[in-house]
Amino acid sequence: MNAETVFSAELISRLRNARSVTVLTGAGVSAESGVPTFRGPDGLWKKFRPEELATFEAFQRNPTLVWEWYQYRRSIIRDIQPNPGHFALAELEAMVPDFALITQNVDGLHRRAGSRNVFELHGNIMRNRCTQCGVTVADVEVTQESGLPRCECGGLFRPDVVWFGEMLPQAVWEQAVAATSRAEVFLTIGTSAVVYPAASLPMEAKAHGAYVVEINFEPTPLSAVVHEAIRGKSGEILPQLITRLKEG
Ligand code: BJW
Ligand code: ZN
Repeated sequence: MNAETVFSAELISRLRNARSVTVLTGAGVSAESGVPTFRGPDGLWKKFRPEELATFEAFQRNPTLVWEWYQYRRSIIRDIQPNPGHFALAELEAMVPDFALITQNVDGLHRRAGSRNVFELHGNIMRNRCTQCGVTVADVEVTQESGLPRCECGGLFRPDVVWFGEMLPQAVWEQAVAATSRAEVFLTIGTSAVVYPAASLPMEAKAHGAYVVEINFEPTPLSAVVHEAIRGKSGEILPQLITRLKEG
């Protein structure tokens, strides 16, 4: 049995009356689907150092190693399903006139759960981009036999994700900032809020007058500055929130 979360009357009333709601998600939202998070005791970075895998320099130095790491993560993501937290966010979208879901996740699970207005700040792990001409393609073959995947132009393909030191996709970022600025309620869910510029969005929302609520397992640097911090698993709290919103 999941513990029952008691939501504040303020949050429920604000969500029921809001025209604009914006949500920022991180790896914690996919944890209950079986996607490892980055930081924390079971995080990916405990086993792999970010600077060896999640930078363009690392890719140039050892593209085979970086490709192996992404193929391993793709194999996990292919086999798993969205969890009740993802589905609850898709339901919330249907209840709000102007809803935006900004995600740092590259796993595509929000769309698979039915969310539509999704802004993927750090790209998508299932897509590939040519390092030379920039074309993006869905499928490339990476096997021992075929070697590293190459584009028709001769350039090496890379996963279409955003590594440290790289700019976020500009149009996506601009739309995320716009949705943040107009939000009346802003939810930050399952993110450690340490990677910028994504981590700046909750404070940006607050500066523009939004009611900012964090949902996370653990405290983060944001916990002390948001209006409310709700502790627990997003896959348990979010479905309960939807149920509460639907009550008369
Ligand atoms: C649950 C849960 C459950 C678990 N329910 N909760 C110094 C100061 C400020 C900035 C910088 C600086 N030095 C460098 C920078 C810039 C840098 C940065 O921010 N670095 C900091 C780490 C210091 N940022 C960048 O480089 C960005 N680009 C940029 O700034 O461009 C401008 C620029 C250009 C040139 C030079 C300098 C600047 C790009 C950042 C790209 C991040 N990429 C990654 C990898 C993506 C590809 C891949 O997947 O492989 O994105 S890193 C990784 O972290 C990934 C994530 O999207 C991102 C955020 O992690 P997230 O989602 O928060 O996960 P976790 O694991 O950290 O947290 C999980 C949370 O969930 C925890 O809190 C748990 O408690 C919780 N949880 N289970 C609820 N069931
Ligand atoms: Zn190319």
